[in-house]
Amino acid sequence: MAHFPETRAFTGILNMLRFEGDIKDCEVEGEIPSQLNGTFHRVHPDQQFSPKFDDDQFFNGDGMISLFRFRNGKVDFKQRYAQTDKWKLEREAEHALFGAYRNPLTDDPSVKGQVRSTANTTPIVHAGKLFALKEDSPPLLMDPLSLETFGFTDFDGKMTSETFTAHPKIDPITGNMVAFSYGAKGLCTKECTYMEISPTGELLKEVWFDVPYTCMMHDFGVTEDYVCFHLVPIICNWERVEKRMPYFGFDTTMPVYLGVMPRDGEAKDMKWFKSPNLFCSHVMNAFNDGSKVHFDVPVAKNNMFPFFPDVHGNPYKPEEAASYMTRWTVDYNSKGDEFESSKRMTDMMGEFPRIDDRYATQQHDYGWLLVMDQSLPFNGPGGRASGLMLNKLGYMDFLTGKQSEWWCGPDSVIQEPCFVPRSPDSPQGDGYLIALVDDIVNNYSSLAILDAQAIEEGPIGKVKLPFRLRQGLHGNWADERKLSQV
Ligand code: V55
Ligand code: FE
Repeated sequence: MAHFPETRAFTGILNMLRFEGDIKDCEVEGEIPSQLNGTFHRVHPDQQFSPKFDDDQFFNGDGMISLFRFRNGKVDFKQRYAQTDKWKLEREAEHALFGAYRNPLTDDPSVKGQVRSTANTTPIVHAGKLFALKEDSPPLLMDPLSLETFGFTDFDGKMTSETFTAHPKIDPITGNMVAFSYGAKGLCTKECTYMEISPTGELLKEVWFDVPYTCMMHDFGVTEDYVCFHLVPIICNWERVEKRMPYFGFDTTMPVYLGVMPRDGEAKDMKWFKSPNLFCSHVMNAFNDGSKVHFDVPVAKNNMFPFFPDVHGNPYKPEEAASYMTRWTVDYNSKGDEFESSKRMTDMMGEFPRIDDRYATQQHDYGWLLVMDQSLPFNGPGGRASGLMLNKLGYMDFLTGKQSEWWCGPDSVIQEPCFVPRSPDSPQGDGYLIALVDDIVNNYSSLAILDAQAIEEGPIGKVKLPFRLRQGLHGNWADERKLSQV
């Protein structure tokens, strides 16, 4: 009998869904632009069975993939679990076999050595397949339209890393998927790789390098000529695993690094630039102008992950977890290891930054993000004191400095937005911003569609679901033409 822990990770705004299904021709309010033909895939963690341990956490849930299929002004919805090896083994056993987040020592002995992926972080279409990603494991491949699971891939044996990032980028110039791995030789290992996968799904390169210390490397930056790795001391080590502590913990006494390596280089070409301690995770985009590398990232003073606590026992400080879009600039050819500059670009407090992905690796003129405005009322459980109040979308025009916001109202929260071009060759930033809006009071979600250049005007259309989706992680748009590739 399923019974979920009565903790913050499983109740209120985070209660479970565990529901697979299909809706043909979803109810729509307002306008769905008829030229939007393609798919929006997003994922949320959703434990298939009640967890082995009551202190289980959100990041450990099984990946539940939602698909919004846009065709000629109509939208179909489909939702399926990513059928990871973990999901299949537990399905067979009819209860949880895998234990704590990133801790195989807590697993049932019957699953020793199995891939622990939950595929719960990012779905993204490449080479005609849906990659369902979790950064501790290889990619899980699925059918982008039926959501049937094919299984894990090591690219015909060419990938020797044990892991693959949940934040790959698609290089618009080469069409390659640019990726990396950390903990590439297993838990708490310093080895990493940088990889490129061709538009037809072939692993073109795997370059090995080591990092100065082991930590969560959740995202990275890719420019036309460089790959950039930000090292933030969300540290991990075997002692923590053996003591069954949370796998990661934040260390405010350690420096932050930005590693920069030419895309045609190797480990010996990596340069590590150094910064005083700070916290950041997701990268909006990176680009280079000659040897000058710009890296845009929301930066906070201190830890944003209360479930990965301070290693020195200091309490979590929500006011120090406020993050603001910041542009780091380093010169790959400089002699020293200092950042050239670090400039805060906005007073909007936010995370989950996005761009028009057709400009990934290039200078981006526009950015969007989820904004947290703690001054506004909230009617959901936990009230306004809740740590998780993602209640606005934010827009930044980097050319004119214009910024704008849209508030979803006191009953709702918003999930990560995604930019969709008006047409495949429309100018940069010309298109729509789509985002799930979850009404916590009335318990339904809708996919809101906004004019990406006028978000302050609110949604022009909504795809309405008759239930509420769980808070999720990432989502990506794939144009119709991309679906038929390969
Ligand atoms: C993140 C999310 C994860 C994870 C590691 O947002 C880092 C960061 C959903 O799982 O395993
Ligand atoms: Fe992420």
